[in-house]
Amino acid sequence: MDDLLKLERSVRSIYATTLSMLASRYRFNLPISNKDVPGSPRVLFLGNHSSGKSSFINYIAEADIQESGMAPTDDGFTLITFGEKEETLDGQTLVSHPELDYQDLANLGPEFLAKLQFKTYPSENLRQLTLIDSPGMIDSASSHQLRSYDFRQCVRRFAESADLVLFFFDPDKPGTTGEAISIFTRQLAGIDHKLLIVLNKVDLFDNIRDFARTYGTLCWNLSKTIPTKDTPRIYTTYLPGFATRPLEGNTKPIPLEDFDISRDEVVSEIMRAPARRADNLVSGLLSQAHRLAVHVKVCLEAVTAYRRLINRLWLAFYGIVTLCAGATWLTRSWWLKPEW
Ligand SMILES: Nc1nc2c(ncn2[C@@H]2O[C@H](COP(=O)(O)OP(=O)(O)OP(=O)(O)O)[C@@H](O)[C@H]2O)c(=O)[nH]1
Ligand SMILES: [Mg+2]
Repeated sequence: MDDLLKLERSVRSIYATTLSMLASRYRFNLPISNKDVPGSPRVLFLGNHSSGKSSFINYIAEADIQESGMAPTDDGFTLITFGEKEETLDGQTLVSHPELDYQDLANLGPEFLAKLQFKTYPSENLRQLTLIDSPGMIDSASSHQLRSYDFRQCVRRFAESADLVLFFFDPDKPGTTGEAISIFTRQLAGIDHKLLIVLNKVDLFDNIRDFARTYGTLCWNLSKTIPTKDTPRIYTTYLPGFATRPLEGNTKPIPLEDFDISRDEVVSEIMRAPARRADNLVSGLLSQAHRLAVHVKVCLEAVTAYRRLINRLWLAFYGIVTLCAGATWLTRSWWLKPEW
């Protein structure tokens, strides 16, 4: 963590000195986003309502921090991180807290802050992480009645600053929720390098045909939203506590052992968030430096071309003036001689 902090400080100082100096000189709009620099590595949990986001967070934290239930449970975002004692702060307190780096969340509006929560818990797994739980995506008769704040803007904002984004689907709604699909297409565009798609609750499938049909439906729906020719990797998993289901009359349930491997992979991706953060910081800096270098090159080329043009114009002007002067001299000296 110390190394990560050192790296963050170095990245911040390169932004603040070299890049911003060049950027202001060449009038380049450098997005020095404070939101991208401070704070612990962030993992954002998105997905359909009741797809198991909060339960998965509790599983990682090894504690019942978030409420879970079949009906839509969360209606605001919750940031969960390590703390010596269990504590909950509301949104307004969080953004005005001098020691916590979340002041810029105030831009998302008072309605958003009213639903925002910040929780700390003494769990070792959270020591290097901030997990962000989000309200589940739903379909409603009218999109205006969905939430009191701009949910899409908040998703975009959190997704930009997250180091890993997990998108949860469940067997009930495999990519069939309008809000989930539209968020996928618009707000998550361009961040696919940090996106993991999870088909959760696979213990609910009664047989392999059921699983294949649902998996196919999810791929079919995703293919309409992700503009790549390959199917994205989908992690199929479930939480261990749910594996003990009754097998009434079902002689061949799907074997769940393989899905345990998938869950371990998701967990290790979450635990690898600090390494991802280091990658993201360096690649973000490189990409901004590259964009700035291209901008500076274009500016310099434009200035050179402009100077060349001005020089040519002056040359042409001097040529014309010289020609005119020569012509006047010739006219005076030869044509207008009195003896002619
Ligand atoms: N069968 C099964 N049920 C699960 C699993 N994970 C969570 N659940 C149950 O699914 C229901 C919804 O879980 P939540 O964790 O509240 O889901 P959520 O995505 O946070 O829901 P919202 O906050 O409403 O968006 C709860 O009743 C959980 O007990 C799983 O792996 N298998
Ligand atoms: Mg929840």
